[in-house]
Amino acid sequence: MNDIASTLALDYARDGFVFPVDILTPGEARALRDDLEAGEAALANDTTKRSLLRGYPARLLPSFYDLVRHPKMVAAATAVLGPDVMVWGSGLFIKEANTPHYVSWHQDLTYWGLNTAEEVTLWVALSPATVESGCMRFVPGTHREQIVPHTDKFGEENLLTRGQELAVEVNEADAVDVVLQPGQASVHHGHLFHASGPNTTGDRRIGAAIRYIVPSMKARSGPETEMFLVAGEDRYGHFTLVDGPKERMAEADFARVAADSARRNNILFEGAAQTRFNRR
Ligand SMILES: O=C(O)CCC(=O)C(=O)O
Repeated sequence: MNDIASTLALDYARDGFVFPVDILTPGEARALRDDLEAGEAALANDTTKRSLLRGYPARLLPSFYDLVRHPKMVAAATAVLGPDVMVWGSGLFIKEANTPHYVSWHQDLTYWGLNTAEEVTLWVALSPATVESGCMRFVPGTHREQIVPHTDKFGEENLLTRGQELAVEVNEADAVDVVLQPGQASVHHGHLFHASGPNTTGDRRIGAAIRYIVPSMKARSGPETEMFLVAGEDRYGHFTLVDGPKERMAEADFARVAADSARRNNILFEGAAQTRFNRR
């Protein structure tokens, strides 16, 4: 392991997160944002496809497929998870300019239906993530908790699928603001207590949350669940490995992603009183 990787792994083991990690230059981050926004504009009248684009950009845009395989992304993911790494998801968290949307305190792995915690998120800023624009807040050391109870509140402005909130006390005084420049990433554990507030700025706040897992994991959504292998090998066959998009927003890719999304949503909303996506 090189020095950066071992520092990252040590801080991550202590705190449950590391940031900032430089991934893209500001110009590269801008180009990625422009590509996404061109896609959003082209789908302005098709909200179903636009939400698939926001939920699964690496399945639909070659530029985001390049991001999830970027050597610096893979180096950070393998520093945490070891040599064999797959991409479970690449969803975007977008807060439009001057909007009240927020993310309540939660632990990521609560409803994903994965059987272990060998998962890590690299959240890549595609616009400035500041206190004013609603950057994430992390509570150091809380990744050592197992999954604690959450309450589904379905808050109108909550970007989480069920508006789920931690049902235990959160020591907010200890929380750290995860301020990132475009192109920088934070790295966080799937049990870490985290949240984020509204965007009070005149620009969109855009983050790509790339979720990496190990191939030995199993998912309740089953072996049909589609995944990219980005490092090492898959010696388990617990998932269906797919290639990245060959072209921008191909019809065939939308169809595949829609089917995969339906499989995943069955698990995400298992037992929920409502099913709705505020995030899209
Ligand atoms: O983008 C945000 O504000 C929240 C993202 C988040 O909760 C996550 O990536 O796990």
